Amino acid sequence: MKKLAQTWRWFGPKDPVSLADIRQAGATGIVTALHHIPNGEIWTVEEILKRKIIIEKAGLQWSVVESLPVSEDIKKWNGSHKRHLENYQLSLQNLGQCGIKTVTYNFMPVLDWTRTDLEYKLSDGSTALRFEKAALAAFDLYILKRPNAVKDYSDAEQEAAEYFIKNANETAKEQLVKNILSGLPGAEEGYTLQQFQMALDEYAAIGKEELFDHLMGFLKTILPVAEAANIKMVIHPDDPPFSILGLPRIIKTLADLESIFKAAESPSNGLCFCSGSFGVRADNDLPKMVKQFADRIHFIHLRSTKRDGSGNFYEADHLDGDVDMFAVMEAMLIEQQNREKSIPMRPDHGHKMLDDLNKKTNPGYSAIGRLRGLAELRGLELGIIKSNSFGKPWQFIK
Ligand code: DNO
Repeated sequence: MKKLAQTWRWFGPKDPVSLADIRQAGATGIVTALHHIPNGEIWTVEEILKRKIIIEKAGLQWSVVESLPVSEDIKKWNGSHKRHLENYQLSLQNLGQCGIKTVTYNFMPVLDWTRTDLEYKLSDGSTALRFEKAALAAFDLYILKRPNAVKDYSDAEQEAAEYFIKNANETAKEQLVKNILSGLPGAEEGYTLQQFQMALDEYAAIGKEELFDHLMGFLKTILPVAEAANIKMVIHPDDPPFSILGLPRIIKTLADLESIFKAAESPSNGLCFCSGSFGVRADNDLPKMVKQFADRIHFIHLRSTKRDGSGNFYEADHLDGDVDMFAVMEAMLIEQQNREKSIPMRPDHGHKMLDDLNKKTNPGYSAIGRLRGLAELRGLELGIIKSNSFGKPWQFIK
C-alpha cells in the first residue's frame, strides 16, 4: 500500500527541532534549504552534499527543497536577473546530480508569507499565527505611511486601522513591524522600514500582467534544465492569497493555476498544493483544485485556517478550520493510487503548545504543534484508505 510520504520542514543545523526529534515524529523525509546561501547565488554540489549527508546520517532522506529562492531581480526582471537565472539553472543541475528531484519556489514579490500576529492566544492556552487586516492596514497607513496607500482601503477598513493604531502601544507597534518585515522563517529577505519602502517602490511599474510575464520568463528559462535534471519545480501559492501593500499577487486561485500551466507546458511545471494558503479564500474550492491539478501536484502542505467575514484568519487545528481536509486528503489519495511513487506531504505549521510554549521556536514550526498535526493527518489518511469511503474499493499499489 502506498501512502503519502510523510515529510517535515527542517531549517538546518540551527533549527531548534533536531533531526532526531523528527524521526520520533514519524516523518521519513526532510524538506530543507541552504538558507545560508544568499538569494541568486549558486548552490554548489559540495554544499548540497554536505547537507544531504547530515540528513542521511540521521536516518532520514532529503526529499524536497523548500525553497530554492527566486531573487527579487528575477521577479522584477531587472538588475542581475540574467546572472541569477544562470545561477538558478546551475543550482538545479547540481541538485539533480545529488538526487534531489522536487524543488519548491514562490513568486511573491518583496515578502514571502505574511502574518501580523505570531502569538495569537487560543482558548485552550496554545498560540497560533494570525493575519488581521486592520493590523496590516495600520502598519501600511500609520507606520510605513506608504504613499497613496489610502486608496487601497475602504472607509470601514481605514476606520478599523485607525482604531487599531490608537489602541496599540509602542511595544505592540514594534512587534507588528518585526512580524511583517522579518519575523517569519523561510522568508529569506529582511528589511528595515526604509529599505522596505524602497523595495515596494521598485514595483511601482510592475502590475499583475508584468509579474506574470516575469514568471513566464523564469519558467521558460529554467524548465528545460529542470526537465533534463529530472526535477519537478513546484510553485507555492501566495500567502495570503490576495494583494497586500499594493503588491501584485498572481498565484491565488484555480484560474491563476490554469494560466500558468497553460502558458508553460512542461512536465516539470508543477504545484506545491498548500491547503492553508488557498483555503483562506472562500471562493477557492480546494477538493476541486486538487482534482483538476492532481497530476501537477508533487508536494503537499496540509493545514487549515479559520477566516472571519472581514478578511482576517488564524491558523486552526489541522483537521478543523475552513478546509475540508477529508475531501482534500481523499482527492490526493485517489491521485496517489495512480502514481508509481509517493507524493511528499508535510504538516504545515502548528500551534505552539505544551512544552513548545517554554521554548524558542520558529513561528509556525514548533515541534509538538506540528507533531499533533502530522498525527491527525496520518490518522485521517488511514481512515480514508480503510473505509473505502468514496464508494470504490482501494486498489493498493503494493
Ligand atoms: C511558509 C511557507 C513559505 C514557503 C515559500 C515557498 O510557511 O509555506 O515560506 O516555503 O513560500 O517558496
